Amino acid sequence: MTGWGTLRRVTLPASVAPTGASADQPTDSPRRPRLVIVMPAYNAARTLERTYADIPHDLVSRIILVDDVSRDETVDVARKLGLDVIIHRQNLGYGGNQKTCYRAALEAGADVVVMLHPDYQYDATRIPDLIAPIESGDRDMMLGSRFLGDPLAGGMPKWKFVANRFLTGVENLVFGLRLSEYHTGLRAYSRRLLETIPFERNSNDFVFDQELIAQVVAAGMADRIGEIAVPTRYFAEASSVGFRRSVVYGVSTLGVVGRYLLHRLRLKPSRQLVPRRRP
Ligand SMILES: Nc1nc2c(ncn2[C@@H]2O[C@H](COP(=O)(O)OP(=O)(O)O)[C@@H](O)[C@H]2O)c(=O)[nH]1
Ligand SMILES: [Mg+2]
Repeated sequence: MTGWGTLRRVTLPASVAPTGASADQPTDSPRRPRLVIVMPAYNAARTLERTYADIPHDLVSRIILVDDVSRDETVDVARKLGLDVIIHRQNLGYGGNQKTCYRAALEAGADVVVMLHPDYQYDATRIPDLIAPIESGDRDMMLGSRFLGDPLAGGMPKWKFVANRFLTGVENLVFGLRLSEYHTGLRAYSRRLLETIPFERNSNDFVFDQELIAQVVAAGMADRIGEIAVPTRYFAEASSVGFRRSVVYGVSTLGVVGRYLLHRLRLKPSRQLVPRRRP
């Protein structure tokens, strides 16, 4: 169950304006898309402030943090920073957290939603370049890819590098895409995409992100996915996923690919892969 208790507006200029026009824009100029950043958080107290500092605040109308029953001071830090905080009453996992994030972002009137991990792993200063193709209408989903740069230089463990490459190869083959990676924690979505894809039907676990891409492809929106290079940092707080959880994640990802294939070949249709509406 989700506790919606403490929704609060961000005290930034753009956020006080109604959806129709930002306060800092003349009303007769075309409205800038309303950008909402969502952060699925779990024990992010030590990295949240640094992550927040790198966000391009002049572009953002709201920042929503969903706390998944962290055992540290994530909620206190988020409130101190003036974020909109939503607190889960029980731990739902990374996918369950994102469902709350997207529901809240759509409710807040977002045109573009950026999902950013609050663990300071991804370079949030790249957000303007990440969302540009969505704002211009060229794309509906953008991935901040570590593999367009040099992930090993950023400190990615070698075994994660190899596993990522393998899963990315399999997914590209089956989905018919040529992405450099599928497993990044910096992503952007258009409102249209989030309203088209039945993300509520996805797993509450880490594989949520892979299911979402399968849904986008199944909805015929593969050509609406783009990517840009985003540098990453690896350090103790930036990664809690160890070998065992990674193996579970890898196997679950192959499961997503298998389900997609069965659906595509009409051998076993999956409700999860049927869009909510025509894209
Ligand atoms: N809701 C929820 N989020 C989690 C959990 N474990 C990690 N996360 C979040 O998931 C994201 C990715 O996890 P992380 O450990 O950084 O994975 P890695 O960087 O891919 O190794 C981070 O933003 C965490 O806050 C969990 O048990 N529940
Ligand atoms: Mg991380």
